Amino acid sequence: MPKKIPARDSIHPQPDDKRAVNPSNAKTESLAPFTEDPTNELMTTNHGVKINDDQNTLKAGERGPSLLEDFIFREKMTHFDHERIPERIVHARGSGAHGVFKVYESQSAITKAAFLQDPTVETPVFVRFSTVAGSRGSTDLARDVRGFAVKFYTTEGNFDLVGNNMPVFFIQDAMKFPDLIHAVKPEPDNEIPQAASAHDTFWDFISLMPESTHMIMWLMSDRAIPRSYRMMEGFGVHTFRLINADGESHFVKFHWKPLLGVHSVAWDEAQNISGKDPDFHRRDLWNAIESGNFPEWELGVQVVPEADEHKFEFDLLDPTKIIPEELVPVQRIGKLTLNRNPDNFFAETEQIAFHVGHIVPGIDFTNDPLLQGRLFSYTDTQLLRLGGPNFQEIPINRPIVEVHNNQRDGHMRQTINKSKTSYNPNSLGGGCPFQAGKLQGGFTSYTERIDAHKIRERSRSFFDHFSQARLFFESQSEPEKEHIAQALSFELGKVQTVAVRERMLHILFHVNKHLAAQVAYALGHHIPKDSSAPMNQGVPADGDPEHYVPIIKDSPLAVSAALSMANTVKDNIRTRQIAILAADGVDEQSLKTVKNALIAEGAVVEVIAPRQGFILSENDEQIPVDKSLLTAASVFYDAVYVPGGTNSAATLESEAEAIHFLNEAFKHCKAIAADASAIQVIEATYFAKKLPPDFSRESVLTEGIVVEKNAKQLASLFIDAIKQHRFWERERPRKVPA
Ligand code: HDE
Repeated sequence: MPKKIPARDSIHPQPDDKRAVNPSNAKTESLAPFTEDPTNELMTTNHGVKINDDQNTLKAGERGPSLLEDFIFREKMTHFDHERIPERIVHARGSGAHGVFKVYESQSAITKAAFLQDPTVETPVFVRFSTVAGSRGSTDLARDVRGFAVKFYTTEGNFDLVGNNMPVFFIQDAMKFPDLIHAVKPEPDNEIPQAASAHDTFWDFISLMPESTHMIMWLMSDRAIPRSYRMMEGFGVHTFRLINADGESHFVKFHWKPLLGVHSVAWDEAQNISGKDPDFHRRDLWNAIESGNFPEWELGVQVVPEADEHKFEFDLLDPTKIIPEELVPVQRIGKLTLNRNPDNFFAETEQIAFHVGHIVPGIDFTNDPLLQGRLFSYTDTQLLRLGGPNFQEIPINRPIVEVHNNQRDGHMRQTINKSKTSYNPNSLGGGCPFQAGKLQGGFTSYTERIDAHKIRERSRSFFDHFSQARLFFESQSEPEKEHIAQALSFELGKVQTVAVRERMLHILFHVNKHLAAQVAYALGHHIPKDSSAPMNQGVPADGDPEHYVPIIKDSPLAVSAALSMANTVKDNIRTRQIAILAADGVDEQSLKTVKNALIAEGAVVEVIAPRQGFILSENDEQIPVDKSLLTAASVFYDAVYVPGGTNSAATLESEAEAIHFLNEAFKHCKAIAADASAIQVIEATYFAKKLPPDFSRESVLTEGIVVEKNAKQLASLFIDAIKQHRFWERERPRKVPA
């Protein structure tokens, strides 16, 4: 038995370490025996022999050759040579965290799943967020779908909700997944571009797959460039089933609703962050948890009784469709809190193995053909990635309940199975392990009636490809629509093949003619007139192209408010990053008043000055500098404040980096505040001329720009502005030189 090692919190308690309050739960305890901590320990080989010299190889003489006998060197180097495992074929780039889930009240009416019964029970979870297309080392801020995978370690075994931050998918049938991924990944001849869909093969495929249109609207929207993993929604995408103790089934769509709201960055900002801090989302998640700002989501369900299966305009089994929240409201049934960073990225975040097929009694699958294909793929991929059939024994993958079955052996087997029998039925082992009856919690599949022909076909109910794409587009605010048009113009602008761009314009025509025209204009193309031609996805097996012609119809719903991020939570500034630009001679009173007001509202505030160390205030007080203008950039912050103080303002006014900081913050539509006595800094920006012509030098309040004499008043107006997150209206008229 490995020695039981205390969790790191108890080894290194920090004065302000919120992790110290981390609940000890069944999963934390199950990880403890596998956790190594070197504090105050001597170095050993992997076989436990103490190492006396880790600096030099064993040699034949001081200047002689190294000796093969050096088992310490050989072991170290061999292990190093074998450190890498294949990265995930998709979702390679990710970040994870531990947490807990609690249901608000028993959901026994719809499911018998144990973790959804008792509001006093905390279920341990591990969550991994990811991008899809990029490699392990790629940027966090790529325009991409984000994975949102949750492993619940329940008392009935592991349940994995392997979702995304978009509620639909590109394709309807798993058969097309390898094609989709081959198309979006870097092109095979030169392996360009990394973590980007803006290239020919992706759009070639998409332009021939009208079923992807709805997902493309989401991908081209700001949902694809989140401000933070903590500010994303999550979706199970497929329709699943919930089964109650009476064996009744309800269809269900799973949602995660972030308590901080859904927010994004600007595309120009995203590209900038990718260069300056490719770990932006990873760092943000890590820092939030380390500082005790635990990210939270509510679990939502849209429940549809079995009898209503065919009540909708769309097919519940079609993963390119949402159930609009207006038709079936999302009920919030519980809360997920991420409260502990992993101890080791590889052991936990890299080795965790999610599988959409990991379900528990009370949850079941539907016949969604995308879901059905996923049920095969996940275990298959783990076998290669984690090297064999025992990956479920890796500590992060182990359930918190005991495992008993007759599966044996294989590479890296950890479990020492005691019984003489490894088969069932047996008499020599007393018949153990016994099958669990229904009353003992044994899993039974929902007894759905199936009476069908074996057929390689797609249901005609899957062929409305545009109505929900249109619903999504029409539901967006004007700035969001503008961003979609710009994103499409950018992505298709990178496509070299004219015919591919033209096919895409035809598809866009079916979503919104104005959108198609806007993109056509940006690309220098004609606005499409006839849109029927490119809708053929290829010749189907039965030779009847009729089957592949999309059905063109409207959604019965004109708009759905839940689809626009403009309607998200905007009532707080918790965890927002605020920059204070200051230099020697700053007015420490206003700096402190505003800083304290922001911190009191939960924001994270950093003082940025021309150089690191300290600045001296007007009254010779030393104020610590968090970052210099060299290491900080406006794209890392949500808002910026310039305190007063004549010398400080004069320095910043002549400091090009400070003016650029403000210009860029303006360009990215962020809240900006300045003390009236620092107005000269604002006047040095290009956007000063956008202030109202009649502005008084004592007080300005326009489009998220606050100039105010009174620091308390300024703080309050500034906080209100930061709550809005971004002032997208500023983009019109655009063209900003920052
Ligand atoms: Fe995945 N997906 N996927 N996927 N997926 C993987 O499994 C696959 C799909 C999702 O953080 C792989 O362990 C197929 C939809 C997430 O570790 C692989 C199809 C949704 C993650 C795989 C889909 C997802 C994966 C790669 C179409 C949202 C990352 C590595 C039939 C509901 C999990 C791995 C993590 C990972 C297959 C479509 C979500 C290859 C075949 C739809 C969040 O098994």
